[in-house]
Amino acid sequence: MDTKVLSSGVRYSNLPESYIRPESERPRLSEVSECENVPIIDLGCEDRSFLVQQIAEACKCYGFFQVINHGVRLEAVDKILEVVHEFFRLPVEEKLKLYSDDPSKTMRLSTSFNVNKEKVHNWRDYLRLHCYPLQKYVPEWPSNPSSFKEIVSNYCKEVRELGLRLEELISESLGLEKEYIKKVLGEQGQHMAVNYYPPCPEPELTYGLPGHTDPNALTILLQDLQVTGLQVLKDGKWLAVKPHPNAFVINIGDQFQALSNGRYKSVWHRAIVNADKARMSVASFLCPSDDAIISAPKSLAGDDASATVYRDFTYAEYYKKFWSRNLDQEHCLELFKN
Ligand SMILES: O=C(O)CCC(=O)C(=O)O
Repeated sequence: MDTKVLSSGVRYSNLPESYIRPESERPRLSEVSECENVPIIDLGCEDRSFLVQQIAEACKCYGFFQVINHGVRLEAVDKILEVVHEFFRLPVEEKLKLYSDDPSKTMRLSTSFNVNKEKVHNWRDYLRLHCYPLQKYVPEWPSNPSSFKEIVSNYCKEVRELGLRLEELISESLGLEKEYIKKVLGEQGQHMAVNYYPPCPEPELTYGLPGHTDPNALTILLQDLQVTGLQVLKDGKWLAVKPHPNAFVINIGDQFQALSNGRYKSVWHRAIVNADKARMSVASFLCPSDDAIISAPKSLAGDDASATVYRDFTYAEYYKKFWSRNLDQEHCLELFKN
């Protein structure tokens, strides 16, 4: 392979060796069925206790749900999809100016997941941006396409509002004060991964992203409506999540699993690739502040320390551990168990 990224315009007729998963780790696509009853939560609903109850059910049973009437304007969504497509269509030399495989960089174009740590690569390029506070990070974002900074900033503001509103509902759904979770998480960071999965010659042999959970608190995922690819693990089976029009997929991340003392599940999910079409997704991550102490509240953990599943940790400690590993190793939260 001659460039560092997949989105070079080269169409591969065979999957390069370094992307081929061993037999036992392949996606077995013929065994995957569609997730029939993905919870779809209408945030326009005025009955708050009903909303809270739906969120509690979804977080307990699935660890993810979709939201509609979420307050993010359709125009903001259409525009970001347009501009990120435009970004990935830029000449490869232009994109490579932003390339880095150093996970500590706050803005980078990269490929796979953690190229220096992993044994087998993933069929994905991604643009990773830090997004909060905007005035700190926007100056380092791509300036080609020229409308990128403005469009992505507007989208980030609206998505943040949605995320913070969801955290209030999740807090209430755990029987906590509306503001409790937000106070624990502190001044939350916001990151974005714009994922680009090029057409793949042999989708049965590899992944866009292998099964993983998200290390942050909450993920707000915008899926490509045209090309499916997201799958979630439910009761030991991988299920395909069909994109719902005008919806976001919300994933509960590892920090909510720890804060809820294991009541809510950080959902295992993966992205599979497609033989004919490229797929894009835009993931926005709300991340606790570095010094936030992740500790299940007494009301969920009880007085007995042995009933607390995870030891207390700071988000900085967790995040460092997460990126020091490969995506398909043992679950990072396991390393924080009591
Ligand atoms: O592309 C997708 O549907 C999933 C993306 C994802 O899991 C991630 O960016 O962490």
